[in-house]
Amino acid sequence: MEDLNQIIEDARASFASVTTPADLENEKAKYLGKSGAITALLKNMSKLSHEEKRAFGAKINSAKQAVEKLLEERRQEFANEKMQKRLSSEAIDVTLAGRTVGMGGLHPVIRTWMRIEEIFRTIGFDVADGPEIETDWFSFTALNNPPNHPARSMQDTFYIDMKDETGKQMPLRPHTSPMQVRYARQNRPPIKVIAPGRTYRVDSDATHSPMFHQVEGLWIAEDISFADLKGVYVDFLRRFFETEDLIVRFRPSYFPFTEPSAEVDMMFTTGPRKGKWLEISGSGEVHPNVVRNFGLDPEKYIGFAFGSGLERLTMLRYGIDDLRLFFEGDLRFLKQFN
Ligand code: 2NM
Repeated sequence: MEDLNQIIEDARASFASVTTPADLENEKAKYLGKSGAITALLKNMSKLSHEEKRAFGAKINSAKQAVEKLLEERRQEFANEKMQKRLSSEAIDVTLAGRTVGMGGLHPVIRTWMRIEEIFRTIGFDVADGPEIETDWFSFTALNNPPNHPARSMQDTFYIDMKDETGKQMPLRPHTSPMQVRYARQNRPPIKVIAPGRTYRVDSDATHSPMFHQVEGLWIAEDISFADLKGVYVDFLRRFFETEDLIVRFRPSYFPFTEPSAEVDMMFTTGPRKGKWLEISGSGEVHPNVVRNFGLDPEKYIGFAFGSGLERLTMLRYGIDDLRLFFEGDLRFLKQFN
């Protein structure tokens, strides 16, 4: 009996001393294995009488069960340790701030674009949209833009490796005027339309970007004048800048597609920016050649047109001083508009 209790105590001590599950299984062999201590006792039973076998066998069995129980307990400890390690290594701190999905936002130039569409729609203008890869005819020829005009030269205009039906290489539109031509040829006067969109020129410095945005407007009717154009434009600017306190002047200028042509300047008459003329737009009466290319009789119809840069309007509206901020994608800048 001394033997059995000793075996149990030895098993308890050796199971406790192992540090890995594999070592534990090795220790198990010393007690329950083929040549283990308990197995050895069972082998010795052959010398005992029937009565003694019964009594001793029962005791060995209960000792064996005790060792098996100790073994099972130790196995369970290892399993628990393993689970604890896993739980702590895979733990999630539910008190940490969540990583939310970024909502994105509208670029300030796009806000200007949407705002301009909204304002002009309320005064009866349609909004036209068209291709950024244009034909030579819609980009230049239809607009009375002679082959030697600077806006047409290879220096200013991006060309892509694609030809139109007439075999001419296709430009990226350097202005949205081609869209005005497309629209005027597909609609009957009176025509009131704006064409906002991306435009492209080979130009890149602090105040020029190779891709920029324009909005052009076109109004064709039988009996309108510069005064009507000015009225529309002043109304637009006052709503765009959310102030009645600005005035507009027209200054003589030159564009191939208009005659006469004028620069449009504006000036705030109150506030911190008052008293300084700001160049804001180009404009003019559509040239008779262009009216003819619209498919209209220039003796009957008169057209007025204007064009503005959306970046410029956006800079003036928000007080942004560097064009490059629009294209750098810096969230510290962009987030201020959302
Ligand atoms: C400008 C300045 C002056 C313009 C002309 C036309 C069209 F298609 F009717 F001929 N669209 N836009 C125009 C006129 C654009 O941008 C500075």
